[in-house]
Amino acid sequence: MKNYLSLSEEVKQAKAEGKAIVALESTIISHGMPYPQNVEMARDVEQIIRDNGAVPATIALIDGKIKIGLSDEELELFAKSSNVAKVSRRDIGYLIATKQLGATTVAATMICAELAEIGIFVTGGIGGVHRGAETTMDVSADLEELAKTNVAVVCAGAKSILDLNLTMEYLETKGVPVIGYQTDVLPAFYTRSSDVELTLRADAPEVIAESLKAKWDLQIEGGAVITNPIPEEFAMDEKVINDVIQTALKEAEENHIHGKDVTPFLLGKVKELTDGKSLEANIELVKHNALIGTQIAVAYQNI
Ligand code: PSU
Ligand code: MN
Repeated sequence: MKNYLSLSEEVKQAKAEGKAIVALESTIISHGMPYPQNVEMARDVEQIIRDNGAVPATIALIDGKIKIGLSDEELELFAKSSNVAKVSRRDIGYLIATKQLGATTVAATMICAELAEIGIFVTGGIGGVHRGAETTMDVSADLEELAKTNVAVVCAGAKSILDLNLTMEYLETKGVPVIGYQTDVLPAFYTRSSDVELTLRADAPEVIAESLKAKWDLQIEGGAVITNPIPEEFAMDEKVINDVIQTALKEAEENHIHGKDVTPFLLGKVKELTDGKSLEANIELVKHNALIGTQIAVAYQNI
């Protein structure tokens, strides 16, 4: 097979030394946050991972290759350019063939991380079942990917732009473990909690690492969702954020937004309607996920 992967020197060295590696997505940079906060977030997250004993591997498609580990210039390119495609599972082959810039979603990042043999992936939030999915059938490809690709995603739960209960039902059907890190309920991204109870809880990164090891040793295919609540001091007021989300959802409907544009539209609206407060919360929760995700990756490597 042609070699589609291109590993950064840092990632190559980490592999040679048996060091823990943490995968990161690029859609969050290109389509999830505005410039320059997006590139600052990307740099900070990478540094947190290095400071805690692992190596970051931000993943993206560039010039017909799957890049595992981006240079600082490449991070800047993905943060600034307006011609970056949002790449999910369906898009990977085409984007490679046409050599376009592609920012990978959770689904696509999981596929690429698995190809590069990286088991732990840190992001902000996963896609899920959208509200109204009974009629729109808008269910993120992230959920199907979690069902079949062996990568654990560390996130702050799912946003209430989604239907959290239906998202959990879907993951349950597909046999995807959703583990609460020091929480009994599903965190709702901007807030620490939701009314959705979790069945699995772990209070230490080692327990999560051991759970993943056992699952994969037993060849129980698929990933896992590790949900880490936003730190208290950065959490948003539940009523405020829910009102904003209602307005954003209404505007998305009025503007006939659909397909891959829904999530970026809603994220942008929420940011606008909160005067940027949601962006600040978003950045802080990703950084905290980077810390916990790195602890899990290091614990996994030490088993
Ligand atoms: N949630 C966020 N920020 C993001 C995304 C989700 O808070 O940037 C991105 C992720 O890349 C996720 C994708 O995989 O949106 C899901 O898109 P969709 O709903 O179209 O599947
Ligand atoms: Mn969708």
